Amino acid sequence: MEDPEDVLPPEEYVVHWSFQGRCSEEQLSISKGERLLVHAKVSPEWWWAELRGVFGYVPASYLYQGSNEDEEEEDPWQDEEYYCTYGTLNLHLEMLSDKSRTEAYRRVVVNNSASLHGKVVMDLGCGTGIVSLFCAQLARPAAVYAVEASSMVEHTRELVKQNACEEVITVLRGRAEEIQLPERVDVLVSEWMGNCLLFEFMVESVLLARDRWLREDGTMWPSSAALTLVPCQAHRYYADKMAFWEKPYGLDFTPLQPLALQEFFAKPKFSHLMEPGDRLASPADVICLDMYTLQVADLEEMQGEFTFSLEKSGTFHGFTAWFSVCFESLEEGGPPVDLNTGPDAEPTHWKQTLFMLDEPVSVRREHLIRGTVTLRRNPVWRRHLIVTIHWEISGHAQEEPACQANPPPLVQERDDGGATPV
Ligand code: GJV
Repeated sequence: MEDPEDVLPPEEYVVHWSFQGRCSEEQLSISKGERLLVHAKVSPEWWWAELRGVFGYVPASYLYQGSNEDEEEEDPWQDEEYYCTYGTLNLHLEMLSDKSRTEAYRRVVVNNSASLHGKVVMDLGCGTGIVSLFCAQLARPAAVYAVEASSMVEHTRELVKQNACEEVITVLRGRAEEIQLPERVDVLVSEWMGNCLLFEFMVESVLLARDRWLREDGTMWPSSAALTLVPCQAHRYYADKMAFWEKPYGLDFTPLQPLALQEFFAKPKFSHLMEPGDRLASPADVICLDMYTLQVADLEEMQGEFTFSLEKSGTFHGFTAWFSVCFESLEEGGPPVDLNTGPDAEPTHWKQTLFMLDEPVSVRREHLIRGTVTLRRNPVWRRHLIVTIHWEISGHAQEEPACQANPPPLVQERDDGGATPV
């Protein structure tokens, strides 16, 4: 790189597989779908590349040249797989049996039953129709438009009939972006939240529907959302996935630890249940969304900052993240309803998300952990999210991102046994 004469024009490549780089070896962390510039093909295995202004080595075999035809053939929304997974009962059972979630939506309807009288409601992504049925049975809205794109919708129609709600509920099959409603709505309700709040990016459909179908003074349910973070210990997970290789059956398997790092710590651990004693500080909201003002373009990249003042000494293994949403009342000054998926609330099917550091750090009570968290939408796979956390302790800079994570494809993540990974 020293002699500009040797430098060829950089070539654009696309990341085929995510890779967690080691800062100590000047490697970059790259996520599937990202585009980067290759400046020098230093060896057959390692190339010198640039990603958003940062230089480092990347494994050559993880890249492919930009104009790949496969990419054009594949739907960046992966809608076929996405709606297919909602066409069977598995996920609906998981969501419906999540009492905190489902009862939060019921409470919203019950608390607002008087104000819902005569109102027009859109239930976006109604699934089996539970929220629409709550509205029809517990309040007296003028109309409920239940919109659902998966094939489950045919059963939803039947459930609406079976529960004698067909006068009020109109079930519409199709993507919310494409369906036509006969009128604008007073309330847009949806359960769109994914892991780490945004994964799946169903929120985009909600924002587009808001701009198209919600009346000027209409209500969004949920009305706001927040992502919360806390530095934490994770002794058990660390022992199971990393320390394990130190002496299994009396043998030294430590050469497998870099592989373990890549396999278990480079991606976030979904479905983590953080134990109350594992937190090192008080949790903080790092990103807050106002569902009235949020724009689709804002979803491309969001950044939050944090300063945690450690409340106890221990081992800093990573960060745990979760979200909460708030449903404002239709009445002025009426009580809002909160749905919190954090470790202090009733567990939900989302559980929490754990981001492991490359290496644990011993920390003391008086330490500060400061940094930023960036949620970047995958530029190719539009339902995917890349989370990068930069942090430092008490002013000693750690150059390395704590964890750069590209959640696995939906079907894997949902532990949906029968589905083929995307
Ligand atoms: N239009 C219609 N139905 C949708 C859409 C859309 N744009 N997006 C998702 N759904 N909280 N992460 C449906 C999907 O088929 C499923 O039944 C439900 O909404 C997802 C709800 C839970 N997912 C989530």
